[in-house]
Amino acid sequence: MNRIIFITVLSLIAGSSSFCKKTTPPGTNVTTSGGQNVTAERSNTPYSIEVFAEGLSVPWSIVFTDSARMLLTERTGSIRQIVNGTLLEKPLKVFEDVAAEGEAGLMGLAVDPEYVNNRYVYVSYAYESAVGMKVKVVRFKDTGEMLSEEKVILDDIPAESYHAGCRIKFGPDGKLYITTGDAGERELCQDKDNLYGKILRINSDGTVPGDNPFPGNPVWSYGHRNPQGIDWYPGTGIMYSTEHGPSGFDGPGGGDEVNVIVKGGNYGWPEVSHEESREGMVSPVLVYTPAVAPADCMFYRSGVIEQFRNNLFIACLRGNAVIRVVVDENDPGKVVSADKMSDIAYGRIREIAEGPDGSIYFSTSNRDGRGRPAEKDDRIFRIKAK
Ligand SMILES: [Ca+2]
Repeated sequence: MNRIIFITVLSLIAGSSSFCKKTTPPGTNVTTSGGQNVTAERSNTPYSIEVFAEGLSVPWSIVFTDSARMLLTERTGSIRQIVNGTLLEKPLKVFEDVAAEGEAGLMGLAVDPEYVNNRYVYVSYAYESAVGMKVKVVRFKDTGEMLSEEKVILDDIPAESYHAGCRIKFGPDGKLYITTGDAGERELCQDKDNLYGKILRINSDGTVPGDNPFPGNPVWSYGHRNPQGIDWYPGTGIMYSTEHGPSGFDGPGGGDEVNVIVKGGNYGWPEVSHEESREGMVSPVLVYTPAVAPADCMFYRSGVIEQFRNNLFIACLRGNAVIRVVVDENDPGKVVSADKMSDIAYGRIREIAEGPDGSIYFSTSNRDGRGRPAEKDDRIFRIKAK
């Protein structure tokens, strides 16, 4: 973990973000801290990329409840269903109290590991409370026709229209992990006794597990700026996370991070960012400058597309890209190579998920106010084995 890989990526279509001020050097350069070049692995793989759904509004999270049914959140406030490849016109649920401004809105979606028995799904979204914007995580029972039996699992997560998190995902340990942003209060991210800039770990009923690092505290790791992607290397408890680096107003632009998350770890924000490191703080395994704005990340498990098995895929907003990361199968906390997939150019990419069919699904985010939408955006694409 002390081996940091610094990455300079090809300047991807600039101008889609008001934060985009830097000029970017040409070419792709991947180096380790030892200075040796890492040969970028090419994705000459037998797959096709096809449109799976279109006409969506900022799809934020994609899950599957069975092999025929996808649920997705639209940041503007709806949960939509795609059944046997058809987008149903009527949303499964519309959230009237969503605060959809800036980067916030209806965000995370997760399916209970015991869904087959209990039909629970979990949603995270921003809303206006009496004391300003907050994020909450809410559980529903999915009847197939509607979401019912609303129960708040976790509330009062600090939020702001920027840096509002909020990815939710069940880990291999059956616990629910929640990423939270710094909500513009970066000095609070180093304090373990609040929910600013954290990765949280709770039981699915909202209680705090007895084996969390800080007793009675949902905090699993801290010192984060705005992590929006988490996943675990298949067959292990090794957790990766993607995190947005500073935007200029709160530090030098770039410095987007991929981290390996350890229990109780301090990830440095705002004390350190970019290539800085400090005793007692965990350094990232990948750093991206200029920014690629990594949203979700996903390990590819099924191996239906054999070459992608156990690779990490990162959906990038400002980078207009999907980055494929090969990790060391003998030491999965180490990165071997990281490479932009050259055949994906659909603008901003926010969400990426593996389907029960072994296809990879990813969504555009060109209608989020920072993109240049194509006529049928936003869309979900499918990477399918040929
Ligand atoms: Ca960090």
